[in-house]
Amino acid sequence: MTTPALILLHAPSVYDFRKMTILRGPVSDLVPSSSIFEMYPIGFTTLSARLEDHGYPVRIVNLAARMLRDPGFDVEAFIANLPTPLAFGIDLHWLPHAHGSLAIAEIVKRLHPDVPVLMGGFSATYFHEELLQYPQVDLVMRGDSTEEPVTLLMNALNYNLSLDTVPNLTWRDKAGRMHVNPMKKGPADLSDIEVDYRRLMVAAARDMDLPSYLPFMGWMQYPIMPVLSCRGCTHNCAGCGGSCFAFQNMHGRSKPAYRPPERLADDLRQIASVTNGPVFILGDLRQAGQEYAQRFLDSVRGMEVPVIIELFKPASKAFLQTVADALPNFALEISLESHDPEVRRAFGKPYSNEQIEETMHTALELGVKRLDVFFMVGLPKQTYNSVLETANYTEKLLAIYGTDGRLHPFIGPMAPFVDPGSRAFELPDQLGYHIYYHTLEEHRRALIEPSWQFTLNYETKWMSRREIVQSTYEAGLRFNHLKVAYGLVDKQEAARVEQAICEGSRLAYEIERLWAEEDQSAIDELAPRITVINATRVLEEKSELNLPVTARCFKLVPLAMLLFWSWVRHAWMNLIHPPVRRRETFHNTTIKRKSSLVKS
Ligand code: B12
Ligand code: SF4
Repeated sequence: MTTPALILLHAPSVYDFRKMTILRGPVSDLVPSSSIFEMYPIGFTTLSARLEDHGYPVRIVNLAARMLRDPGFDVEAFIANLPTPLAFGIDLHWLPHAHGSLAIAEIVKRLHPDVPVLMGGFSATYFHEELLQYPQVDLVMRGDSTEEPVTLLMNALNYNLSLDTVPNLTWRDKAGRMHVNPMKKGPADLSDIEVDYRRLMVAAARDMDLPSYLPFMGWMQYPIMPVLSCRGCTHNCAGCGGSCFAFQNMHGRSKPAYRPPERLADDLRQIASVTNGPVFILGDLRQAGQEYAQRFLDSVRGMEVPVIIELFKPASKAFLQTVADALPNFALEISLESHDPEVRRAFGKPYSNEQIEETMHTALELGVKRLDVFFMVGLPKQTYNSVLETANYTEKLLAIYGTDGRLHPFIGPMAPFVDPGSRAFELPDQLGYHIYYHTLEEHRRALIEPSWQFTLNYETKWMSRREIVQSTYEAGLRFNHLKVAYGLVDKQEAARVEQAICEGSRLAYEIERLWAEEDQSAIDELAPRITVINATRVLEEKSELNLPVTARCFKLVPLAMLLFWSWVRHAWMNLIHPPVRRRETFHNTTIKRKSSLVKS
């Protein structure tokens, strides 16, 4: 087995969620992962590819997924038994990992005190200076594109070079002084990054540790894979920490970096060479212009795998026709956010209902296999009543377009957080938001509040936190009824969802009352009921998000060939690259800092 130079760990949202009484709510109902947020960043793939090409083997361990899969999984024993790398890397990409990532960092530091703990991702970038106040964090790599800086960091650690010259790094020297190294401009396009998931499959075989590489629970049955058309966004949605406003301020990126369309097509083909699962193209293909979209679609023409395409705004008939011509099994995702164009506009999506309905109509006519439309709760100008009216509008949509089961509506809350770096977080007064938590530590603590109502880091001028929570449940109930009426879910499933919604809503009220009375022991007594709700999808069945897939999700012969050739390549790389030279110890400034922050 190869000794890794970097071990990348993905933490659960809250550590240890298996022992805590928290009503986590429907915070992840619209993404493939559970409310533990067990999916690790795509960046683990691109980082490990770059480092391995430079002779630094990388091991990935999805601790969150392993803890979910096996209630008896002993995290500390597992970490203690890991080989000693040059560094441990932990993502703090999504802020909902504030508790878990810091707790895992603490365990790593305690069990491997001489190995530097490196953190990175969007939230780490935003809170880089505060992160270094935690004794268990040694290094923070900032930015949306860290493949090159992390390679330079590994060189520095490997050859005992000064960390001064490593771009994007925030670090502490031997004397405990913090250094914020200058940011290097991120790449203008994504031609140099490698997004080849087959390498993860090879690494899983190499490390003989498939469970640690799985992206989320249930992936083996539904192996959906994302391909990334860009880093950045041309849009400016109010609560989004990946909007152009946020990218400019956090990463110094004034416009998105696009994956060349032919490379994007290669990414898709690589996935299709080993699985039959659906591919989700992240980012609206039209952001880089019509020519970009056309070149990509020309390159993938005729591919049979189900391909999910995102639309950030209404699409022309010409565009949809090109998609339908190229991809026989295409599906669309559109986030309308609200039925009310004024609310939608206030969030950052200025288009009318007529325009988007025209798009839906055309897509259905052109044979789209699935049309998912998403609505959100917690938007500027959105009242409780407005949330319920969204359900009425959805009924109208289903009546016109939903008779053949291809249109699937979903609703969910903007939760648990309005993203740091977003307009709503940075300019709350202008957008009618009140932000409860500002620092990383406040967010870390918020995650262990007993109900998602108190984890929410915001309320709006139009809705309190209780109203955001309860309107979500009430709208969820109405959506559920509509789904039965239009045959989108079967009655049994819908009855289970209804029960989960009602119980979730009741528990939220009960916890609110006990919370006000500061009666923690009574909250603890709710644990058995909370555990049941946490283990289920609240607003809809997870499977409803899934496209139909064939029973044979993986192509076994190409996979076996892949593993063989990678073994050959691996042996060759070991010959041409000198093995990683391990330095004795990393200067450990831990003792100079307080070590009490991460106890709860
Ligand atoms: C694609 C995407 C997803 C995909 C995830 C795909 C994946 N596995 O990464 C899906 C749809 C599943 C998703 C889900 C969620 N997402 Co999302 N997502 C995005 C989106 C649209 C693009 C992200 C992107 O471009 N990534 C590519 C690049 C930028 O990141 P990367 O390659 O993964 O990582 C690089 C760097 O960040 C850094 N890095 C990352 N981790 C680490 C770790 C170390 C140690 C180091 C050194 C570096 C490092 O280096 C990497 C390589 O260069 C952004 C919006 C946007 N326009 O950016 C939101 C965004 C990232 N998501 C966000 C959120 C909140 C979520 C959810 C929590 C939403 C929810 N409540 O369900 C979940 C979390 C799911 C989970 N973890 O289980 C927020 C995050 C804000 C914040 N600071 O917390 C964003 C900014 C906007 C948004 N609201 O959607 N998301
Ligand atoms: S939510 Fe809006 S700003 Fe954020 S990635 Fe999606 S389209 Fe872009």
